[in-house]
Amino acid sequence: MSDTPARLLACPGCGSAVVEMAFALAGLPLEVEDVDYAAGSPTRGRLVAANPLGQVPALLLPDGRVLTESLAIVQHVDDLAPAAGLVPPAGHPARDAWLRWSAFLVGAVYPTFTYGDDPRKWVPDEAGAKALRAATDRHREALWRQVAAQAGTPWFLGGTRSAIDLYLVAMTRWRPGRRWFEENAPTLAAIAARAAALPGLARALARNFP
Ligand SMILES: N[C@@H](CCC(=O)N[C@@H](CS)C(=O)NCC(=O)O)C(=O)O
Repeated sequence: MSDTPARLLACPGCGSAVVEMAFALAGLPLEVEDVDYAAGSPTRGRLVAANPLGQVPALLLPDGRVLTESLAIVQHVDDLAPAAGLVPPAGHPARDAWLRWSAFLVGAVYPTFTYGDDPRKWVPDEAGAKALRAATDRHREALWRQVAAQAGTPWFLGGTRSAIDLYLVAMTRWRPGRRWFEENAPTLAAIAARAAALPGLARALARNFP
């Protein structure tokens, strides 16, 4: 393995926080470079050069390759540090639930932000954009109720800790916000709180969710 650390294009409080936490639990070195994905920002060009989608996280590997998509990066970290408790291995009783719900988080929940965060990107008129924002916010709440119905304890996968718990740390801080989770999905709020207290995460949390 190269001595040069990987470099993460990140932004505080974003999905890149999941990658920072995964590296921290794996005990692997990581350089973090903040970029701003907003149109017109001086660092957007750097981000788009690595990830044409203009999204963080993007991981610049020491050999020049780029990995995008948070779940792909988590799987990569798990390949390097399988004992870190990020991904239940093939054959593990929690494996199928991991596959399903990790994919659900990035494939169903995360896109509600892609289309709702800056709805004018997709719908030019003000009223339509407002409606898209409201619809994606509403849909996300329904998705979270589905996720909550599947939650185990003490971790999402029951006795098996996984990167899903790290996603919950980050995502329960996004819309609809922590108060909503405490009131409507307390199992998810509890898992997020438990995961945030894991040793080794303090630095990533202070950086991302001060
Ligand atoms: N599927 C991607 C989603 C990444 C994503 O949407 N990141 C947000 C920040 S949390 C972003 O860069 N948004 C800007 C945009 O979509 O234009 C992943 O899992 O990494």
